[in-house]
Amino acid sequence: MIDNLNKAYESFKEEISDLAVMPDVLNLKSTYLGKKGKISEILKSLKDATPEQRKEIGPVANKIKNDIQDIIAKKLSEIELKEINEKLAKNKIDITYTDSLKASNQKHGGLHPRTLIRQEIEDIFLSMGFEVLDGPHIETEYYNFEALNIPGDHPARDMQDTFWFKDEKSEEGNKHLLRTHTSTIQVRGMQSRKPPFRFIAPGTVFRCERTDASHEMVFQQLEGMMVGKDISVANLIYFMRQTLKEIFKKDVKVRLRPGYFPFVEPGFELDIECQVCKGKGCSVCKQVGWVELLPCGMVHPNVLRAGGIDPDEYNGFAFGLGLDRLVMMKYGIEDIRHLQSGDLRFNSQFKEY
Ligand code: FA5
Repeated sequence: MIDNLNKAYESFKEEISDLAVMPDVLNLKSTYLGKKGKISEILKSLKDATPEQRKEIGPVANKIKNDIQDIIAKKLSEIELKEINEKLAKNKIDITYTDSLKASNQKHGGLHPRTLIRQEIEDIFLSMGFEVLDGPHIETEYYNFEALNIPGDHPARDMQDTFWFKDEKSEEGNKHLLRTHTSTIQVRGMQSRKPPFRFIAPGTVFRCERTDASHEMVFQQLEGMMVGKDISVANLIYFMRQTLKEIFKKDVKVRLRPGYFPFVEPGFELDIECQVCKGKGCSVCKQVGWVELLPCGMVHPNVLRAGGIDPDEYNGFAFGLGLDRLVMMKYGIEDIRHLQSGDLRFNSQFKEY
């Protein structure tokens, strides 16, 4: 029997050396090691052997079985490696910028003008020691209105037509809405830091209003806030001036006039001379030559309290820049709706990556 086992082992080695694909190797495995395989067939006559013969045959049979298993495993991994190498050689990608790529005249994507301006403003404020914060689009009535000194029956709620969610209540029993301004981040920002601090918070806001050349339903604002001791309107005007100077790289005419927002006192409206018509009057500025760009003011004591800050010890300023309007003024865009149109003729006019 040992002779037969050795013969079978030799013929196995010969057969496997010719094989090159996995299914053939697996077939050979069952031909030799399967239930009805050659080795099993030989071992069937083990039942007729004497105990001494069995003692002798057993270890030889086990070794041959193990050797066959090892040879099969080695062969399978050799074939796998060969197949992977063949695939890699076939699917080679030229990652260098070749002439063939140039010839295909591929166009590069570009950053949206709003992103370009937002990144520029973020850099300006980071260099002046501000943090950049983010906040949720879906907000509670509390952060959008109440914490900002606008209780439920306050007429100022009508200033920002709101998209409400039906039947949704937050943990505090507040209704949910799509935030109408980035001022929501004022109280969120104050609650998680101790004065003195300064931050900006750019983001998308939503208002249920009719669109025209200077109004969208979904647009972007950039909130700013600085809280500390003895902050003044002069500080506020300095940061506003500095930002506009760096964005426009030239002096642009601005005017500051009183403005009413329940969360600031005093409040101001900073208007910019319309850069589309250079102050002559057009559909963007509604023929007045000025565009509302940057409402701002000194933070109301009630809002500081909502943020956990003692208004007798600290004060601060806040502003809410209309990012889309700023983009329009910077590039002379005559209709805000171009920004969200996705029209490549519009988008491709701005800087490429
Ligand atoms: C506010 O949203 C206040 N939260 C701003 C603020 C912050 C005031 C901090 C004081 C202190 P207002 O609704 O005016 O204010 O919007 C701010 C700016 O967003 C506007 O000046 C304008 O530039 C822009 N804006 C407002 N409505 C639209 C709209 N529908 N489409 C495009 N831009 C808009």
